[in-house]
Amino acid sequence: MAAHKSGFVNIIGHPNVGKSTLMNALVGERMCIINNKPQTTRHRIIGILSDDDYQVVFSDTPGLIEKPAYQMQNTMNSYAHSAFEDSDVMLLVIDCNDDAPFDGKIISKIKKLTTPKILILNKIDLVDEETVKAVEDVWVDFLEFDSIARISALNQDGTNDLLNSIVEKLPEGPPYYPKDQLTDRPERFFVSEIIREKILEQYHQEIPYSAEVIIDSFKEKESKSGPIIHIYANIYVARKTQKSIIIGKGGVSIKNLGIEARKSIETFLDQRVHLELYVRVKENWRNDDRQLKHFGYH
Ligand SMILES: Nc1nc2c(ncn2[C@@H]2O[C@H](COP(=O)(O)OP(=O)(O)OP(=O)(O)O)[C@@H](O)[C@H]2O)c(=O)[nH]1
Ligand SMILES: [Mg+2]
Repeated sequence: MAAHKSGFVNIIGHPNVGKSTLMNALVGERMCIINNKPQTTRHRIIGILSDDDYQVVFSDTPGLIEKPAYQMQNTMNSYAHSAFEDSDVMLLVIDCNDDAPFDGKIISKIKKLTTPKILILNKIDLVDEETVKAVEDVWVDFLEFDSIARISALNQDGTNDLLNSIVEKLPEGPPYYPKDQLTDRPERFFVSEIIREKILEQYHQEIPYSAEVIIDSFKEKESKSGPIIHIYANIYVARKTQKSIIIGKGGVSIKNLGIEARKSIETFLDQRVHLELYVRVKENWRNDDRQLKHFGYH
C-alpha cells in the first residue's frame, strides 16, 4: 500500500483572479464566498480534502494588494503573505483574461520558495488558446514552476487533473485533522461570510468595503413546526451615511438583504433560520487596531 500523504496547499494571487472559486471546486464544498468585486476574501480560510490515502489542507487567502490603503488591507495582506511560510505546495493563480504583473518583492518571495509551485492559468473559458499561451510564456520566462495547469475554476474544467498533480507533490505524512473535518472555523464564521456575500451583491461603491458582519447570537430553538436557528447579526459600517444606505428607504434594502441572506444560510446549514440584522456605526473601524482585533483581524 502507498504511504499516506498530507500537506498544506496554499492559494495565492491578485484579487479577483478566482482563488476562492478554485478552493471551493477543489474541496467540493461551497465554503468561501465569491464575488466579481475584488477583495472579497478578507481572511485565510482553510478547506480540508481527505481521501483514504491523502489529506490536503487548502488555504484560500485574500488577494495580494500592492499598496494597502488602510489598516485592514495591511492585515489582509499579512494573511496572504503568511501563505509563504508554511506551504508544502504553492498554487499561484493568474487570471488569463486580466493578467497583471506582481511587484518585485512578491516575485522574489515566490522565487525563494523551496516547496513545489504550480502556475494556475485560470478563466481559460474567457480567452482563446493563443492568449493562454501568451500569458503562460510571460510567466515561465521569469519564474520556474514544477507544473502548469490551465483551468476554468468556474466550470471545474481541468480541476481534477490539477488535484492529481497536487496530490502527487504532497509529502508523505499522517493527516493533520480528523478525516471528516472540513475546516477549522466555526459555522458562525461562514454565516457571517454569507451575509457579507449578500452585501457585496446588493450594495456598491464603498459600502461592501466598509461593512463587517459579526454574529451576535446563534441559537437553536424549538417551534411548533420543528427546530429553527435564531441568528442575530450586527452589520458594522464606518459612517452614519453608510448606515442609511444599508437600511434603504423605508427599510426596503435591509429587508431584501435579510431575505436573501436567510435563504443562503438555510441552504448552508440545511436548517430553518430566523435572521435578524442590525446596522451599527463604528467610525473609521478599518483603521482602528482595537476594533479590528475585536472583529477577528489579528
Ligand atoms: N469566467 C470565469 N470566471 C471565473 C472563473 N473563476 C472565477 N471566476 C469569477 O471571478 C470572480 C472572482 O472570483 P473569486 O473566486 O471571488 O476570486 P478571488 O481570487 O477569490 O477574489 P478575492 O477574494 O477578491 O481576492 C467571480 O465573479 C467568479 O465567478 C473562471 O474560471 N471563469
Ligand atoms: Mg477570494
